[in-house]
Amino acid sequence: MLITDARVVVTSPGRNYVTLIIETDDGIRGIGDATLNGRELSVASYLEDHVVPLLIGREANRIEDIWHYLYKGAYWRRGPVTMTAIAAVDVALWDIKGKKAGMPVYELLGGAARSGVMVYGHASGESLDELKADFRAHLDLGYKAIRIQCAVPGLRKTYGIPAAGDAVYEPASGSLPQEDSWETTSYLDFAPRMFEAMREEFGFGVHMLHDAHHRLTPIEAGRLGAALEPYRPFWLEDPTPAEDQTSFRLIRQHTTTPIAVGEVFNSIWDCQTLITERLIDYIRATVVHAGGITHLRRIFSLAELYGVRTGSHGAGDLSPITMAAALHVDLTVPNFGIQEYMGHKDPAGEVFRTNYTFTDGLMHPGDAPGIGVEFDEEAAAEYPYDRKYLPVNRRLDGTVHDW
Ligand code: CS2
Ligand code: MG
Repeated sequence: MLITDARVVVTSPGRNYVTLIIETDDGIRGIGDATLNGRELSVASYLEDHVVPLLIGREANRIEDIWHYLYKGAYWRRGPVTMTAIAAVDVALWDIKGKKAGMPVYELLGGAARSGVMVYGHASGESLDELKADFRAHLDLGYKAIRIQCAVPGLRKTYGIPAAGDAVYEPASGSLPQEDSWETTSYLDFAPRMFEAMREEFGFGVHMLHDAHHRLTPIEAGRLGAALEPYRPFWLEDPTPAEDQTSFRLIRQHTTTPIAVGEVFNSIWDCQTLITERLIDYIRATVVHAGGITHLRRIFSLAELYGVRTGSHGAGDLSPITMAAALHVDLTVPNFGIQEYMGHKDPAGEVFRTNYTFTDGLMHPGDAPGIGVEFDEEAAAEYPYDRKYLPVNRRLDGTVHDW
């Protein structure tokens, strides 16, 4: 089964997505997500200008060989653009393999290890009252795990709060980066109060997660983790920028609050120390940014050896193709932890027709052959690319800070 064509479609139904389509001489076509929020065209060009010419004429079933050909053959390894491009090829080839076999990808990965995939949704608010209302709405939908984010009093704009009227939080906006303001002291004072109020209102029978979004120093993270322990967070996510993996040793010295890191990671090397020294409890690497199903399974297998569970990123800026592929992987891995599920802004559903289901807090990828997502190129053409940037964060004195 030879690859006869490969092309990239950039479309913006509700937000920008980049999709790779691979076609074969058996008439089977596979699709892969290549979306990198705020840098979409970099990946589109990497694929169109450098990868697609290498794919034509190759055996579509040789997923591992093509993965290593693209990873080692480029000389310049790793990085979000490269690994997102490789991920798109990888997922499209798994999609083709499933369609050829007439089986959903999870069956090719060893079959289901559970009945469904526990997901967490996002509750947020400009105030604790708004947060409580949104949290209750998610409980009513059946979620067993919900992330809580609230505007920090005194800060102009806080991460994770959707624009008024938006059901799905979309951080990318504007033709130039929006500038957010930040003050760690205000946040460290407020976050424990938020958890205390939420546990008082909803008790301990539901998982509560929180995302610090890379903004603390290791000792600040240790302090926050310790302060949250009475409220039993399911996890504290991205407490610090995780380039310095060994800095998590300091966090571990100060708190038993579970730590989740990895949505910005793109290879096993980004998290090798974090995993092998058990410095984290959940690894959040994703199909689309960590080299696809093939590489993500290697990361998850390493994590299994050290008792680290999976907790993949699943924001609305990862396309429905990634959501579906993630569910196929989540259904099969022995050390599954939880999967993020934010949903996608309309009219994404006009372009990506999905088969995955949500029932009582659990999701399932469905049993359609392959990944189980259909991509409508005609509909995609109705939504041209619309450049958007992720925000830039500044402290109150103007210093640029991690966003
Ligand atoms: C967040 C994301 O979902 C999360 O955990 O960290 O919203 C992240 O900010 C975006 O995916 C960035 O594009
Ligand atoms: Mg996050």
